[in-house]
Amino acid sequence: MNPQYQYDIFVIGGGSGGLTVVDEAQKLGKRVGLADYIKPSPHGTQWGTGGTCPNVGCIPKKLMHMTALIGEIRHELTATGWQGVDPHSKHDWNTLVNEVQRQVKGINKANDDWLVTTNGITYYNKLGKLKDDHTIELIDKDGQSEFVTAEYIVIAVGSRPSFPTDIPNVKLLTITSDDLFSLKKAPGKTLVVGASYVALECAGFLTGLGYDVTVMVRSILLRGFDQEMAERIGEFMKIQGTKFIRGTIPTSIEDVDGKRLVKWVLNGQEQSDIFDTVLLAIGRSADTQNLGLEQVGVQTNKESGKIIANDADSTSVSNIFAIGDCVQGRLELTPTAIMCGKRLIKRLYCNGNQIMEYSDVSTTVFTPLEYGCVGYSEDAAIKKFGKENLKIFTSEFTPLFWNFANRKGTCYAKLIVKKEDDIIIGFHYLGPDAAEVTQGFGVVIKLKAKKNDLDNVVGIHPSVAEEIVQMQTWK
Ligand code: FAD
Ligand code: NA7
Repeated sequence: MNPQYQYDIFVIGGGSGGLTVVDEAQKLGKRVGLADYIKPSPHGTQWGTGGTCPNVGCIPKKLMHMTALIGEIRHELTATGWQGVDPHSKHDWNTLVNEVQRQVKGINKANDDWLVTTNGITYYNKLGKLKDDHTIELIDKDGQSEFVTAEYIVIAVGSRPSFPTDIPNVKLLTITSDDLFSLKKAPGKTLVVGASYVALECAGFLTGLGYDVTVMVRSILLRGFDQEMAERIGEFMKIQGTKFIRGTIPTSIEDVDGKRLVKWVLNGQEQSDIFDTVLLAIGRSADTQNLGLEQVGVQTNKESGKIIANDADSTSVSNIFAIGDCVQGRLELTPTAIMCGKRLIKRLYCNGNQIMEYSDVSTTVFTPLEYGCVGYSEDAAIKKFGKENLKIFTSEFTPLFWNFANRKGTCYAKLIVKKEDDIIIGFHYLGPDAAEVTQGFGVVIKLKAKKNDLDNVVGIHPSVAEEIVQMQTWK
């Protein structure tokens, strides 16, 4: 402990990464300070403690996705003998939003109680700003400032939705994921702009809840993911009723009697339609403006605003660290921010030497047909190793219950194997319970298992995962 400073460690941003740092440092008896402050969305939406994941990210998204999946089953109940179920019954948006928000507030309360009652943590519901390399200015909602000092400073301020710069009033004419999960009025006919992760997940559950949904895709679906899998996700979403307009972006958005008139150009022709809601999901920008980074000498990428940190999470100022979504080149996921925070504290205080590894991280896209993957995409593997050096095993299958209940569509799995040493370097699964299936295969990939190891595994029958240990057909 250095008595020169008020805190051993001070964290700016109390999301997945920041709260982990606070927790781990507090358990080691350190004097910990935390500033967490939520800047409202352009529509004034605000939320409680915990950061993006529990408030406007993973948790409310998964609850809405699960609700849409439950709705799908109502079409199958009659086919399987359940009586008195109306397959055309309508969904009530307000009930869902109230329940989702009840869950979110439960998480906020647990966080608040922990922050306020735990010895060694001082929590400031204030905006943090660097003054010098050991001093942080804390600004409250009325603009009043106080200053604190710390030996180490960790920046974990996350990211916020991006907006296009060339459409007048776009921030007020559209909503983002920051607003969707607490939206007071049902979204109605919705245009989702963007074609990645957040866009397709939101479009998928909104279609499942019964809304008329169109996705506007600038170029490809799910940039960075295996493109064969991405196209299959799109095809499945189409079967479910989501519409796609590909190869364009909005050129203007106007208010017409409370609705949104959106115009775009396709094949040289101007087209337009009227929507109740326009949901923008065109990426996220690091929340680093007005953090005083430049003044203190913390380097950032001027274009994205992301902080530049090395493998040990150090910024260009040696006692200032940065973790999570606000850092350049990191995977924008809750578990990576958490593990990164844990390892940072181990290195700072417990002689740890492990850095966060961002390769072979399992992830799942919660589209109506869920997609789990870990390791190389086919496209990236071909680029790195050459097509002739790979075996790509695939399997297209229909889950037992889907056949039974006449559900449309098929599932798909893919393994990418290096010919040279038989090591599996990519796993891709499109089907039910993708997150549960993929987590286990994440261990397989991390342990550098060979295809032959998988061939020696006896499958669980009847299951969808048995398809993966039985794959014998390669492209
Ligand atoms: P955050 O959780 O964003 O926390 C940053 C905190 O800092 C916020 O509370 C912010 O208000 C605060 N802050 C910002 N500036 C200041 C300041 N100057 N002073 C004080 N406080 C400040 N990840 C998954 O793993 N699985 C998923 O299924 C998943 N789904 C997602 C769905 C959506 C719609 C979105 C948007 C994200 C999703 N993510 C998912 C990503 C995940 O939420 C983030 O990667 C994760 O929350 C990042 O954590 P973080 O600690 O870096 O930042
Ligand atoms: P991503 O992964 O950054 O993807 C952004 C998407 O938006 C992508 O499809 C882009 O198309 C598209 N995009 C970008 N700019 C525009 C404009 N101006 N107009 C229309 N479409 C555009 O963002 P997400 O929000 O899905 O996810 C960010 C992270 O949050 C993610 O990692 C999750 O962990 C949570 P492109 O392919 O570039 O043509």
